Formats: sequence, structure tokens, C-alpha cells
Amino acid sequence: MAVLEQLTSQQAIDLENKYGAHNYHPLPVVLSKGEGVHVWDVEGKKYYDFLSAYSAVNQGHCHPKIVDAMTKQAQTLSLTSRAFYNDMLGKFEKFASETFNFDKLLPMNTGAEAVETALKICRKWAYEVKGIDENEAEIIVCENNFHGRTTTIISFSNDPVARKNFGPYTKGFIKIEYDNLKALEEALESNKNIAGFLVEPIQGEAGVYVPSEGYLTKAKALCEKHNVLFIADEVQTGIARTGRLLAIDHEKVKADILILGKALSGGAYPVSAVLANDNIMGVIRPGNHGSTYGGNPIAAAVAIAALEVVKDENLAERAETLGQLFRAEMQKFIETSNIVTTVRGKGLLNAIIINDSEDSDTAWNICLALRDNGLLAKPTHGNIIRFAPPLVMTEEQLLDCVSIITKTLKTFEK
Ligand code: IF1
Repeated sequence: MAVLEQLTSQQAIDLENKYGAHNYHPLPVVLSKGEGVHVWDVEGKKYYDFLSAYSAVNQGHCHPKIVDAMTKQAQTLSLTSRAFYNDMLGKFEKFASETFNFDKLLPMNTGAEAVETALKICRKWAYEVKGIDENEAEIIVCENNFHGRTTTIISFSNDPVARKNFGPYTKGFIKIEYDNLKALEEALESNKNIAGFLVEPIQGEAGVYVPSEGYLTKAKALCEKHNVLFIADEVQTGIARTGRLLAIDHEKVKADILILGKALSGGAYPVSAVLANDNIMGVIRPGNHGSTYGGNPIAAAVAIAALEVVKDENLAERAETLGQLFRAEMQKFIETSNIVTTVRGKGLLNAIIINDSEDSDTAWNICLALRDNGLLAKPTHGNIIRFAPPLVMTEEQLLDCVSIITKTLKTFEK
């Protein structure tokens, strides 16, 4: 078989199984093309994408403006390393800093790297600005968090599959219940060495768990009171996904450290970033941190274009309106149904809970049926299905999708 020969779905799956590490369990569908809200498999079948690469493709697949920026830059200058300046990075740093209202940006590639970067900045700030004794800083995190897969990040995960047998684990993290202000207050009051509070504004992997209204505002106020940095992981919730540019904008909360990834590039290229003001970012000096590819000219060009698309096409407003429509339509269905118990979410980051046990394979089977009916989604945590289409969807397309979803669900009624 020639390496570039067109494969059937089964051949592609067999190749991955034989030559790839088995670190995923994908839905059996092999995609070879994407455009806007649609993807196509190698046999030419067309689907609505209702995952958007875990919210990386908010701007839609192969957005022409992003592709154009990427190809032009790729033909001009791709990588310099940070040993030299390049003429794109500063433009990106300025544009993103102004967009998100921070003094400075530190560019990285993946979400996990950006989370690691935020943790390092927070610790260094704790020692050099707050005055915590060396090696004593603690960072508060939430139960059922998902922040990535590095050894430090999985150290404070409580998902056994992500964590077990990867020890010894990194110290310096205190875990509290999500959406529990009392727990946060107690942790802050009982320990003088807290440097930061790392939180997802909506817990994605946990099953699109939206905290109580006012939680983020009050958590930020508690952090301020104790001189602790509020670190928002908006890798998944950011860039218009939840109906605002950032999910914390719903409560008008300003993070001390903001972590972005995924849709910062519209799915075209790995780009992540950490933003903070000078009093915090100032602790980072030459040699403290970096990455060969971080801030490369292609990444910079792509990220500028990706953010422009979010503004030009009013993607936050679109996510807000379409999200309300989606939840209202699903709610109507739920009232007639015994297969779905709940729909929840914000903007176009939503989930439904299937009326079956967490270890049942019903949600998986529903996703297989959705695939057969032309819509791709994936279960998270057993009986929860996440729905996160690209934000460039039209109302007509969304209603078409609702009809595919409800028709499919009806065949699973008990
Ligand atoms: C996978 C989940 C989503 C994230 C938050 C950091 C990262 C992520 C809040 C790390 C990544 C991903 C990674 C993806 C599955 C996915 C995911 F189901 F695991 F939770 F999106 F919902 N912070 N989330 O959600 O970013 O290093 O991956 O660029 O395959 O592990 P990354």
C-alpha cells in the first residue's frame, strides 16, 4: 500500500490500531475533510460536527481567513525560535493583550503547557511578590478538574484513569469541591501559603458542570481578600464558546492570570497563551520559561486571524442566541422523553444526561446512532453527551441538528 493512497475507513482504523499507541478510544468514523460546521468521512459521508475538536474549532473548519493567514505566513517565515525576534509575535501579543485587557501575554503551544506556565508564574509571584517562604507555596484546585495531561497537572487530577501509575506526583496542590465557596474560604483561611486558585469557569470534562450564579464573582473576591491569584483556565470555555468572549465575562470577573488555548487558533495550529498584568508577568525573566515553537510567526498570524473572525462574525452573540435556542428545544423534548433527564450548559457548550447508569453503554450507542444519522458527538463520563458545534452555525442548521438529535434519541426511549 502506497503511503499516500486513499484509505477506506476500516484501513485507516486498522493502521492506527497497529501502529499507534492506544491512548484513545475514538468513535469509529474516519474524517478526511472539513468546512464550516461540517466534516466528511473518507467514504464521502457528510456530518455536522458537534464536538468542534473539543471547542478548538469555534470558528468552523478551515475558515478561509485563518487558512489564508496561515498559508501566507507559512510561505514567508515559519519559525525563528525565540533566540531572535520575529515581526509577527509582537503584533499578536499586542492584539491579544488589548482584546482580553491585560498588560502582557506569554505564548505557548498547547493548553497543558499554558496551564503549566500559569502555575510557574503563580509560584514565582508567591515567592517574589507575596513573600511566601521558598518551596512552601500551595495552589488550590477543584475536584473533577481537567487541565491537561502533564505529570504536574495529572498530579492534582482525581481521575484514576488519567493518574494511576504515573506517580510520584508533584506536591503543592490542595483540592476542594467545585462550586463550593465555603470550602474555598476555609482553605484560604486555614493556610497562609496559598498562592493561587486554579479554576475552570465551567467544568468541561466533568460533564459541562456550570457553577451556581455568583460563584466566580465571590471566589474572585475571596482570592482578592487573601492576596491569592485567581487563575482562570479558559482553554475550553474561552473564545466565545459560552456566549461571551470569556466564560468569566458572564459574571464580569477579571482573572489575575488567564489561560487560553484551543480556539485561539480556530483549530488550525496549536497556539496557547497566558495573560497577566505587569505586576504578575514581571516575575518572568530571560531563561525562566519558554518553548521552541511558542510564539512562532505562523502561530501569531493564525491567532490574530482567529480572534478577528470571532469579532467580525459576532461569534459570542451567536453562541449565546443559538445556545438558548438549543437548550429550549432540548428542554421541550425532555418533557416528552424518558431517555434524557437534563440539558445544561452555556452558549454552545452544552450536555445532555442520558437516563441510564454511568457505566452503561447507552450514551456511546446513541453517539453511534447520531453518527449514522449524520451528526458527530462524543460521550463524556458514561451517561453524559457533550454538544459543542462550531459557533458559525446558522439557526436553520441548528434546528436541523436538533431534529437529528431528537429523532435519534426517540429510538432509544425505554
Ligand atoms: C484530550 C476533555 C475537553 C481543557 C482545559 C486545559 C486543557 C484542556 C479546561 C489541555 C483540554 C481536552 C483535551 C482532550 C480532551 C479535552 C477535553 F474532555 F478532556 F475535558 F475539551 F473537554 N484546560 N481538554 O479542557 O489542553 O493540552 O489538550 O491542548 O484529548 O485530552 P491541551
